[in-house]
Amino acid sequence: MGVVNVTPDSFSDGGAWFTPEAAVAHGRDLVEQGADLVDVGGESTRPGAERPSTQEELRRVLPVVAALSELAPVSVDTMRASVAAAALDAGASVVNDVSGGLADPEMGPLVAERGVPFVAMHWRGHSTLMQSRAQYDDVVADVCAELGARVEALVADGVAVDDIVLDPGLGFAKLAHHNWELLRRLDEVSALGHRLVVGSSRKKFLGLVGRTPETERAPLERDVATAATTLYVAQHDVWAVRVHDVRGTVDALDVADALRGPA
Ligand code: PMM
Repeated sequence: MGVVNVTPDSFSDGGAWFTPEAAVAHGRDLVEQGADLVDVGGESTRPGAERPSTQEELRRVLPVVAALSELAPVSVDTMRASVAAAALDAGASVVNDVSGGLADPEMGPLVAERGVPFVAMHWRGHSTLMQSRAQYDDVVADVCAELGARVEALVADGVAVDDIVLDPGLGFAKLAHHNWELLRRLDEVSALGHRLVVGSSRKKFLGLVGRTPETERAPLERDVATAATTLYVAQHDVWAVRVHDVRGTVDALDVADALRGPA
């Protein structure tokens, strides 16, 4: 899953693809490099970010979704049911909601009605307050319990259980050690019985690995650590990795395939 952030302020690539033309050209490059799915988002979820209005989010994502869905399957990264609906009408085929349906009570019913795959990520609140909520007894058990509660609520809204894809939400209300624990025990998240998406790409914990806050790597310098993480994740049962650097990811996945041996 290749990331196209149509935002002025994402932590990883903020502003780089903010015009529709630049975003579409970037998405086309990602497809040429091997992305099977392009994830288009118009709201930055970086800690502390302000939310755009619904109108602004629609203005950012719709032309990009429409153009890229001619080239490849597109997911729309949104917490708003109205944006998801408009993006599905424009050609998207998957909804990726970092709040797992918690931010907008209309999201579950919409996904149920449309019958599309829904990525429900573990989430504990909007960007302005999420890092204060990074408190767990046992991060893996707590994340699994909270994802399980989302599944129950979505099924109660009428979403088909097989359409629910789960994501542990690395970096969202998580400190570095929480992210590592979730990766270490990813099989426990898989045991919930759903397809999984994992998004480690360029996140802060990869900038800090083996380093100190003074020598932390900047987001654009985290792709090698991301690829190393992808090689690990690919050895577990995941449906998709959400990444900025598709080329490096394809190489990491090819290494994983080679290690698995001939089919
Ligand atoms: N991370 C970000 C945005 N959307 N969606 C899913 N399913 N999983 C993630 O981990 C995730 C996401 C934040 O990263 P970005 O600002 O670089 O897009």
